[in-house]
Amino acid sequence: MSVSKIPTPESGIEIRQTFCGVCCSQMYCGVDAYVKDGKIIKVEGTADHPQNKGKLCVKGNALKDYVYSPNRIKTPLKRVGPRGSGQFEAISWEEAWEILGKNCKEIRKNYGPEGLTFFVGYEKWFRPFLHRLANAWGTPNYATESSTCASSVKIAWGLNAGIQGRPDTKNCKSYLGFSFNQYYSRFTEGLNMDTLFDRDVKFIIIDPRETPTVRRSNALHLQNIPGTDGAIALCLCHQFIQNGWADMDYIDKHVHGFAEFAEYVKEFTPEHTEEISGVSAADLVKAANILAENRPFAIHESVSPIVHHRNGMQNYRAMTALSAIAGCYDVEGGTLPRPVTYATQAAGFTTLEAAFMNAGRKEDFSKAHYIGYDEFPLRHTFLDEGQMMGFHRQVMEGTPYPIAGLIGFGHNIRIMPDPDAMVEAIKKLDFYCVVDLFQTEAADLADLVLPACTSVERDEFKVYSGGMAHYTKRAIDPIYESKPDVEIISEMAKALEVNDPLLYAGYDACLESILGNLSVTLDQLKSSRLPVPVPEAKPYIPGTYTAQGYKTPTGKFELWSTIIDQLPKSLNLDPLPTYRDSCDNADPEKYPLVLFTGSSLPHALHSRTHHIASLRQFRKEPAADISLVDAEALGIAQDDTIGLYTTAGEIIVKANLTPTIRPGTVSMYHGYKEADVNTIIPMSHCDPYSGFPGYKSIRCGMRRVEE
Ligand SMILES: Nc1nc2c(c(=O)[nH]1)N[C@H]1C(S)=C(S)[C@@H](COP(=O)(O)OP(=O)(O)OC[C@H]3O[C@@H](n4cnc5c(=O)[nH]c(N)nc54)[C@H](O)[C@@H]3O)O[C@H]1N2
Ligand SMILES: Nc1nc2c(c(=O)[nH]1)N[C@H]1C(S)=C(S)[C@@H](COP(=O)(O)OP(=O)(O)OC[C@H]3O[C@@H](n4cnc5c(=O)[nH]c(N)nc54)[C@H](O)[C@@H]3O)O[C@H]1N2
Ligand SMILES: [Mo]
Repeated sequence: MSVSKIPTPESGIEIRQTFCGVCCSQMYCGVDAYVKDGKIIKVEGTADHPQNKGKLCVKGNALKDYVYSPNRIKTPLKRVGPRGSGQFEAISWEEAWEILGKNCKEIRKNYGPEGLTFFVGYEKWFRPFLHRLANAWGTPNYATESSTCASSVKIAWGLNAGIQGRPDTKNCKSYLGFSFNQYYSRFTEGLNMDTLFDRDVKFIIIDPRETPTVRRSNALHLQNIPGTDGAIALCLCHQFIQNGWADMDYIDKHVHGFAEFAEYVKEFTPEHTEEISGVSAADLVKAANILAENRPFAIHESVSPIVHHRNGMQNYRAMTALSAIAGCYDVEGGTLPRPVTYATQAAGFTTLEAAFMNAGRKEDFSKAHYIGYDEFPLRHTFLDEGQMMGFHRQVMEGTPYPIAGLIGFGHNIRIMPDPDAMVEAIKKLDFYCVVDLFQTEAADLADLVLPACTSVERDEFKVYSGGMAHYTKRAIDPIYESKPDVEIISEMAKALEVNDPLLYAGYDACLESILGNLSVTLDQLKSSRLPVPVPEAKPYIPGTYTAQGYKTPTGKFELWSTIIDQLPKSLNLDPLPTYRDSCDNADPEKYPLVLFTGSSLPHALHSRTHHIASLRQFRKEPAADISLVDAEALGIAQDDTIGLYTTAGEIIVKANLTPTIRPGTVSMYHGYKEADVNTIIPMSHCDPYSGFPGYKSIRCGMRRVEE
């Protein structure tokens, strides 16, 4: 019997082009969904999709299981038992909107509009719409997962150069990969990197683990102690300055605070930096020489591992300072400014996203200001959203004003340190609504649960780097009674009576407004199977931004931040990108190891895939990666049950022994209900500049547990 890849019409199978939304942010791989009787029976990568060129990662291959997971929320649900009892009754969407409207208006009556918070987890695509709704409702309390991801990088770049920068990977001569392992976290970027290996680019990778990227790129591997990247960057800066390799012409014209910086970095000699980072002085010297001899160098932009530390924002600033010192900022092959185009992506053309979000915004939020403002005021110089790390305190104390309601789109209670505190805060609220795909622990705690649909059940506007835009198509209609998030937001706006006719009019009308005067129309996008180039997208000409003057108070690259300098001295924040130890002060005798958490596992995407059996099979039980050396010293064997503890508590996990991790460090993935590493990270263990949790440097101990 012959097997044909393309199904014949008699088979009743149709191939529909859609995309995979299991992971998001810079991925969105094209998918061919084989659909029979309205159901997806198989998925493949779309061969001619520019993003993934026919390939899918292990998560994409499990897309069908994700869509048809038995955990999907089928209908709107209202709580009937006590909070957290998990007792719900299926209701209609009409009843859901009545309940939502009544409860939110009650909150407005009792506490003002700022008493209600709108939150989005890792999803990005509908953020401009939810932000617009929050503005129209009149609350500053819009917050996102960016409380713990990416936004610290925005602060660092904002302070230094005014605009976020990205590596010009295609043109660099050497590549400095701080925490760089995209084969696990962004496999399409990994595929792009492969082309550099043929171009004889010199790689230096700084990572506590020996990853596939280290091996494939034949890199000089600096296997550092987590959280010490700032010291390494300052040491490299010091060597550039001391050896006369710094670009003094650029510095004289475009850098503010060089003299103070040059004086400060003197202490970061290779020998002293070896003591801090665990990287040998010889390798630090070698790294500086490689970079000096192979300019321009590009520095990997990583939105989490460098900044998930108590000194993370400053470590990031130190890292970017190196590109300025070496004359590699805003030059071809170095680091180029790249502003965001739409929904957190940078495509290279301009949309009216910001105008769309802020229309109808109340200028004066009266007594209200952002959650977390009191704790992390610097953050709000650059970010127009709350810091959820301040949520628990504000809910419990009611200061500077009470918060009594939370509407969480993809709200995972285990996203941040101390999930029990989040549960405590939720229990104190008057109203908690969860919008998700799956019946999560957060949904179990909600008063109202609303079912959203997946990427294959909705149409969506997307932008891709390289000046591309796309209107993705659904392969099937939303299953059960679920709806696309934007449709939910639009109906929610009506239930909240925010008087926003554009939002009421729905997705396409809003998109027309966001696309503004771009010559590519919505109809054109809709009729194209694949992403299309946007004519207005012009390649950036390196040096343009420098010639204009940077968007910082001095117009220069600020190694001495005039913004931090103006903040109250009582906050104790340094204008220079100073280095501090990021670990907690736990007794090293009792807690001899350094724990870092959340480093991407290829088959896991935060909490959202742990319940998908075909993905869970790759790591059935929560496991800590530990070195052979530490395992031997503690008498721990592969798959042993171990206790992993910090001063905040203990979790029980399996031991996964590996030769690839730096001895003295332990790596543990997050999001597991049964062994949540965030329960052993205290909320106070965070970066005072950004509010980011110190997920990736906390002292811990380990013990074998008899079963
Ligand atoms: N210990 C530790 N904790 C960490 C990190 C770490 O490194 N270590 N990393 C942090 C980082 S960088 C990030 S980005 C966060 C991410 O953290 P989260 O936001 O917790 O990410 P997820 O668990 O992927 O997704 C949250 C929820 O969104 C739901 N969801 C998925 N798709 C949709 C959709 O289309 N619509 C709706 N309404 N809901 C949807 C999922 O089912 C899930 O319940 O975690 C942070 N937490
Ligand atoms: N498969 C998968 N892909 C993902 C995600 C996921 O959960 N799973 N999450 C997405 C999200 S929200 C984000 S933010 C990104 C994160 O993705 P990336 O920015 O790539 O970060 P990670 O995968 O956490 O870690 C990359 C490398 O950094 C190393 N590392 C850890 N701590 C340190 C440190 O202190 N210093 C240095 N120099 N290196 C360190 C780790 O060992 C790891 O090899 O990935 C996105 N992609
Ligand atoms: Mo993230």
